[in-house]
Amino acid sequence: MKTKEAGSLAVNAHVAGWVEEMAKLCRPDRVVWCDGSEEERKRLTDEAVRRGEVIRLNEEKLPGCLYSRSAENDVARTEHLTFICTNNREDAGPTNNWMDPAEAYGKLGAIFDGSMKGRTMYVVPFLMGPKGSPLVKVGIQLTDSLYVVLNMRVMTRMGRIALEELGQNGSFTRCLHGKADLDIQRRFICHFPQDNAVWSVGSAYGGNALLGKKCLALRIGSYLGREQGWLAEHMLILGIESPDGKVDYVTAAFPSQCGKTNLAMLVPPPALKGYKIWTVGDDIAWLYPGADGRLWAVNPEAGFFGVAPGTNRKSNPNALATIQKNTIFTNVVLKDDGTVWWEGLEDPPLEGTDWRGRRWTPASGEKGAHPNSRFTAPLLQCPSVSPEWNNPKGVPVSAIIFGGRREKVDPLVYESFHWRHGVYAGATMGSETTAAAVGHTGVLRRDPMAMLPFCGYHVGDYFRHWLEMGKRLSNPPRIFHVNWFRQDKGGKYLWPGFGENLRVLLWILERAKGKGPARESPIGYLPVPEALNVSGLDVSRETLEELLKVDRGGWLEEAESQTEFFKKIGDRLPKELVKEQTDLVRRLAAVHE
Ligand code: SAT
Ligand code: MN
Repeated sequence: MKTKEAGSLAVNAHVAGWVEEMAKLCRPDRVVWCDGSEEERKRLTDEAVRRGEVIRLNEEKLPGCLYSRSAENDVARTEHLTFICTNNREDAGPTNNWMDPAEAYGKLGAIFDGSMKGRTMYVVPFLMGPKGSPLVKVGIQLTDSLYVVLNMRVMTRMGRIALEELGQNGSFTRCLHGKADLDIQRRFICHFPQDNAVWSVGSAYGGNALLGKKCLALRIGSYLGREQGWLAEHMLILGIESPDGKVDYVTAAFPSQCGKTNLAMLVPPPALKGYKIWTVGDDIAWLYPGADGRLWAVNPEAGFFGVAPGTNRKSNPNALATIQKNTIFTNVVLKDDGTVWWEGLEDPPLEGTDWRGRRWTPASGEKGAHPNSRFTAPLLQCPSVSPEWNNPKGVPVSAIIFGGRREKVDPLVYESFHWRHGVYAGATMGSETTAAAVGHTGVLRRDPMAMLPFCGYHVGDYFRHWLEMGKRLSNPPRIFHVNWFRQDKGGKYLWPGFGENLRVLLWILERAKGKGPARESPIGYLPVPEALNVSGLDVSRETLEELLKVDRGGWLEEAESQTEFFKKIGDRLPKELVKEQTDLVRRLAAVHE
């Protein structure tokens, strides 16, 4: 056995060799191996504080919490600088940027070259998925950012545990990350699915820099999933416990800003006492066919990287409870008492320091927290965390939910006729851009399965893989579509949302069990109004009917407008999906107005 001592860690020759090679390229002053211990957390935190990378927050009010401000040009994912680097351009498909692998290694290599001089390179071994899971993946991230190390600690199972899982194996995702000079002109996030590698340079922002998340768990993950027969999805996973103590699980995909984290941590309204929601994950689900013919779901992550603005006692009390300790806050308002604030949170401070580091008051008319400011918090701190969150097998999925933000057309909920029809509903998913500061945009963006920026290969092949997966399940979950955002003519939301969404989830579960009254319509099965429990809700019968109406003209337009998107996908688009579109139009046409 050829292992090397690295700090207190035993490292196999594949790992040692690769780290040495990358260190030669980046030329850090020191290489520090992370073991994931508590002692290490304290030491690295002290160091980050000393270097001014993070600020310690009020130890009494927010114990163990840190505050960080990013560079002003480094506050979100940069999709236009994100590339899939496959040997053949076509394999990246029409929805990804592509770069030739040799060109990418050359271009990024030149930026990495010597970029860690005067800095420390941290070696961060990490696991995505529970130890011992059939889907678990080992990654090793090299980074010169302590902020990134501290975040990876929360978001993944980090350190010794990952090297133990790897053993003598050389198959791990090689993740090289460097801040370089945080220059957006020299920023690239490149994925090499054929080499199981990610190189990211010039950004320290979550989705660009915590490489276990979008890069490994979704882009590389989706590619591996197609090869190995599973799915990497941009989905939350939650359990619904009914008053009789039985728990059923659903997964749900929504584009950003549609309340995925809120739904994952839902608190049942008083009228639905006796039900309980268990949070398994809020962002990513790995799905695989179990020996029992059902679909099983695993959350590869160990933490939340949630959007702060809009999080409050009403929208998400569980998230607020989760982030009271051991949390890293990025780009929110720093209050003078060493606590934090953001737009949408109760009790605004009289003044504070904004995300740019300037003195700020609510009266200034400017936002104090960046709209994409974040909290990074351990999953285990969530009051609703599922006891199954770390189960290597995952949880069995009874229903898959797709959703978007649509003012009109899409009803509150419908059930697809069968797997293929459900895949079509997911593939044609769209969401309207949210109300802009000036005017109202409402432009529709197609975002298939909420995976548009995250699918690591050709989107047509991805749809094909979804269709094939259905064939491998003797007992597949049913597929549903929801829309919490229907508005009336005056622009008022018709559905109260938040905790009340549980009412819709309960109908979904009934249907998944082969029960629950429904009517058949051209677009799928819809609940008859009596089928939704609205007791104690201020929603009139008329409103309910409006929410569950199939707008025939709107749907014909919708089906028509999908053609453009289908054309863009080209000849790798499965014919089955075109047939679903044609069938939908035919069913709609057959209805007499
Ligand atoms: O912006 S991130 O990719 O880090 C998080 C998200 O969009 O879910
Ligand atoms: Mn996400």
